[in-house]
Amino acid sequence: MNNINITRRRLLGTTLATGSAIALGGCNRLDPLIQSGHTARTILESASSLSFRVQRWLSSGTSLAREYQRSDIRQQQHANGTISPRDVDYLNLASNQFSDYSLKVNGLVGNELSLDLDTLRKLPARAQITRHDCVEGWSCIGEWTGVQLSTILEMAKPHPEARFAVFDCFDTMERGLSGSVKYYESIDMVDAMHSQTILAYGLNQKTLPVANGAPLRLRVERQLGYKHAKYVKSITLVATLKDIARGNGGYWEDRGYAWYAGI
Ligand SMILES: Nc1nc2c(c(=O)[nH]1)N[C@H]1C(S)=C(S)[C@@H](COP(=O)(O)O)O[C@H]1N2
Ligand SMILES: [Mo]
Repeated sequence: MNNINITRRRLLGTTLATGSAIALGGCNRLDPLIQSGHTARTILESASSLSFRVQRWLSSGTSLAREYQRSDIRQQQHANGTISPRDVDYLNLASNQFSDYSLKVNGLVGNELSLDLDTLRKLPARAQITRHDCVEGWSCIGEWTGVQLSTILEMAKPHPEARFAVFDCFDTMERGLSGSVKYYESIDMVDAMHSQTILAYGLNQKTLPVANGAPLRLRVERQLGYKHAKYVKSITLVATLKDIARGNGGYWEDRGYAWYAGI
């Protein structure tokens, strides 16, 4: 498993290095090397799906990401990707400290949910000090506080056909002729039900800042940074990802990144 991961991370390092050098803050730009069809990308893809299958087989989905001590937190969480959404619905909620915000849970569920922040904060909380790894090559250790996604999904009563949780976010990534594209991500039910998968509203013992995804962002600790959807508006349970945008399960996945970004 390690060999495969090391190979893939080396590849990520080399293929993405050029992009990050040109555009610091690099998740905003795409390196031409990772466009589909390129040899490096094809190798990356096969290594990635292999590492997905090997990791699932070895860990049966329950292995834990490493947790750290408070003394390991050496800097603020670096903010990356969208750091200040300009979307009107988001700005309206932010102007009111998100008191009108509610998380929507729908799709293949028996019980659709709409949960405001007070309700979310009253559910059993989990705090975890973990390391965030971005594909650009930087990492940060931070303490995340939130509610386990499993708690929310149990309340929503998933149908047996539900295989993935799709996260729709408030922030617009690009505007085109066919409308604006907002950030979206997805994980499978194994990761969704994992004990370290939380919807975080706190960072380093304070309210989650806007730059890091306020009012609510996903932490899916065994995967790379782009899987951790910030500014979560709704969660939809689905049986397949093929009907979500271009069918690869996430904003960056639709632009060449691997869907399973296990670390
Ligand atoms: N909604 C949304 N979520 C997002 C992004 C984004 O641009 N929009 N960027 C992703 C990337 S590439 C990273 S590395 C992390 C950054 O999280 P941070 O700003 O808390 O460090 O958020 C991820 N989730
Ligand atoms: Mo990232």
